[in-house]
Amino acid sequence: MKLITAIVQDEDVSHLLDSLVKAGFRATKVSSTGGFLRRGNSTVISGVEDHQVDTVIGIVKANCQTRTELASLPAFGGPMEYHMIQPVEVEVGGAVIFVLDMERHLRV
Ligand code: 2BA
Repeated sequence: MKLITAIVQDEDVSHLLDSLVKAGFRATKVSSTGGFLRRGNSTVISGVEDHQVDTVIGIVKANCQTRTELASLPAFGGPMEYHMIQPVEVEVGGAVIFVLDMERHLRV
């Protein structure tokens, strides 16, 4: 079995969960925060059989869009060594997916 962890944007998570459940998969949403943008995102975890991994990845792909976000990064410079906030565009998502081997899956 595999544990799929998908980090997705909050805007996409509701459709993603609907699609996973409709296709018969179990999933858990955990609220998370990106280390770079420090904005909320969602982490969806799902334990599946090996042969189901590509199906789940396909569902994630179909439901998660790539978006451009503005990140405010500190920039240093000038004669007075002042610093200012420099907006930088970063492309986020569709989804960042990790697939891990799962040793055991229990429901007790
Ligand atoms: P954040 O860390 O907030 O990153 C948001 C986006 O900012 C990233 O989109 C990427 O385009 C950019 N970015 C991140 N770190 C950067 C850096 N050091 N320098 C320049 N640009 C940077 P995605 O790659 O699509 O990642 C979306 C979210 O997925 C991330 O939000 C983070 O929460 C998670 N993530 C991505 N890669 C990860 C990894 N290797 N391990 C754990 N979480 C990861």
